Amino acid sequence: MDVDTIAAISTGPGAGAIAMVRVSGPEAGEVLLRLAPALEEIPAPRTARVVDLRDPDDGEVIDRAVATYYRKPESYTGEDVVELTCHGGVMAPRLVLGACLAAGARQAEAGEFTKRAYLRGKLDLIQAEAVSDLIDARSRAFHRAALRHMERGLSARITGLRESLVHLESLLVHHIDFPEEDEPPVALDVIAEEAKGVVRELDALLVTAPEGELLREGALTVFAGRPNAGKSSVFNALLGEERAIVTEEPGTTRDALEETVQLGGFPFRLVDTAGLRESEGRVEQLGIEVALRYLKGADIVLFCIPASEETSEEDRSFLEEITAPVVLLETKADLAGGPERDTTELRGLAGAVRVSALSGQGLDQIRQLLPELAYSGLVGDHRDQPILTRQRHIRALKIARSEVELFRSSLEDGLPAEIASTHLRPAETALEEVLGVITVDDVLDVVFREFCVGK
Ligand SMILES: Nc1nc2c(ncn2[C@@H]2O[C@H](COP(=O)(O)OP(=O)(O)OP(=O)(O)O)[C@@H](O)[C@H]2O)c(=O)[nH]1
Ligand SMILES: [Mg+2]
Repeated sequence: MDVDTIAAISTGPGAGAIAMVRVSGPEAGEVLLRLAPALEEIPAPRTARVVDLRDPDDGEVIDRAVATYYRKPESYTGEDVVELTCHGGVMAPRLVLGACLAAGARQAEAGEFTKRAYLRGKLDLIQAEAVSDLIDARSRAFHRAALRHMERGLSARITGLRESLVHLESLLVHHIDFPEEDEPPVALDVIAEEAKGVVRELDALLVTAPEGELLREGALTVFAGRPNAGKSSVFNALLGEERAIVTEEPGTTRDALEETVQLGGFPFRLVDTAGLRESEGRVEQLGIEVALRYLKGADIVLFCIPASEETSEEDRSFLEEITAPVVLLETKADLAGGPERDTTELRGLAGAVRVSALSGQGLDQIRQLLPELAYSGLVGDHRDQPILTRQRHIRALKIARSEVELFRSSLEDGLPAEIASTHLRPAETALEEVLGVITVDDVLDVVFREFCVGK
């Protein structure tokens, strides 16, 4: 295990009133004393002390800061930790970090504080990943999911499932050791039934996976429709800023513009695209190709037709090609007149909204409809349930599920207990890997690489 002392600036770069430099390791207290010679001894743990920090080489004051000492194991990393809350901006944090390094600490690598917390048993691997998710979260829903993981919501479930598997193994022992006996304490069909319960619980977690994964990046929501339909105007209205250029000229938008927004607390990647039409212009043509590529990968398509215009043959044939759910936006609804559109003749619409970017009509309806479409399983009472948001977890739980299912079906097919039982160990291993009870270095490298330095 690492025994050196590490240091890093733990707050983000840029202007700010305050920054924090964190030091962790056996020498943390000594490093503080070297920076703050006025302190005669390491301060009492968990008490804030205002100190002048000095360059250990020449004794010059570099900042006045608040120092807090944490004694192991009662700290974030489980080691001795010193937190130096200094002035923000560019110079102060850099000088304070430089002084820590001069006093014997080593610059921390990305995620190293949290990795140490994991290695010293302060966090399991799911919690460590949740720390990184909390920092990355850009929607309330994803933030909430990460917070649940941080609070061991998912860990507790998976630990429970692992215990159930161990219990199944123990029930089976009798059948393996005394196969000839008439009355084993627990019959095989009872054991199979219990395994079914485990599969059900795994399924309850796995159903959250597709939408949980979407929470990470946001649901790809692509505007489409003919030129001048008002796509960019609605895009801007939902963003609340004039991000895309709007003109009365058809063919205004050329490239695809992508922005992430929260609607109802859920993340969406909104994409404004070039209007679709046969075009001579090379730039516009390229823009249309980009639009078509986005449409292929879309989770939701917002198809715009001005409320005043009839549905065309092109609209219909375009919609035939789209596989994602389509919401029809009848745009510019503030302009009087227009046909009574028969929306049932448009293939498989997931919804239709009359909207005006000018008056704001229909915008709230869109804000409500999109979360219901993209995150139906997570809206409402799912709030307190753990949600699977990571491939690493999903893959492992799928392995566990298929092994437990094989175990169950082997018992049902009358295979000998010792053969059926060979499926239990791999299922347990899969769950243990998710929790990080057992790990390979490769997994750790992947998990902690995505962290920022200082966390
Ligand atoms: N009255 C009214 N005019 C609108 C509304 N939305 C857009 N317009 C006008 O319609 C024209 C086209 O709007 P855009 O948002 O640029 O349309 P677009 O679909 O992005 O057009 P392209 O980028 O060319 O494909 C502009 O002149 C807008 O001012 C609306 O809700 N009401
Ligand atoms: Mg546009």
